[in-house]
Amino acid sequence: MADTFSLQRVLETFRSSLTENKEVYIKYYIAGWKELVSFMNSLGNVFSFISKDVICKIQILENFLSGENGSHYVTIQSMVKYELENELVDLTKRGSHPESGCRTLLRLHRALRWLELFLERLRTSAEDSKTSVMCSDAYNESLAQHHPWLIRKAVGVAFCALPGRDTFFNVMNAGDQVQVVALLGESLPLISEVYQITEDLYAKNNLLELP
Ligand code: 1PZ
Repeated sequence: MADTFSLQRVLETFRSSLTENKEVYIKYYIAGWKELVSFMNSLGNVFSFISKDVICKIQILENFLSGENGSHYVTIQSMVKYELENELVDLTKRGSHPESGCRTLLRLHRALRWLELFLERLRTSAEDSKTSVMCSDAYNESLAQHHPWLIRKAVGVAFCALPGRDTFFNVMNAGDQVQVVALLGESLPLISEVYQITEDLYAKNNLLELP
């Protein structure tokens, strides 16, 4: 992973994450998140409490992937099947499997919905739109519903420190604003597809509320 973020690479990793049968490779899903963490880091230290949590979750999944049962963690589909069949998931309250792959990935999955909503707002925003408003509207519509009051407050403070729309476009490293908007238009359907496949899989297995 290079240090400088590029929106193009996020697009490529999410594209690589889909298998021919529309399963999702965990390796590339994680790689996409690593790119997003590097993006967040380039926006400033206020976001470090958020990136720390994401890094921690990426690490849990990487450990499964490189561990002795790694072959079961190749796709999200194989992970769900394996963990459920072997009773490796705390289904209703936290117990002996507080850090299952399923519950860990669910946190990133919910955040992916935030990303989708935020990027869609950014893509269609006017020049004078405020990133903090776009971020918090997207947040209230998605992740906030899963966060307790204290985190919602901390996130609200972080949003106030967000740079303006021009900086956002520059940090994406994908050319001028017209080019960034075009690339966002290309990326969003992919991100939505990955999101929807995961959402359907989790819904089918009753995993959307894992503690
Ligand atoms: C570019 C601006 C970044 C705005 C990010 C908006 C989302 C805010 C999310 C705040 C997370 C706060 C810290 C940790 C929360 C954890 O408690 C939860 C639940 O995990 P658990 O406690 O159950 O183990 N973690 C999450 O919900 C995952 C949050 C991921 C946030 C990803 C942000 C994506 C940034 C992409 C940048 C373009």
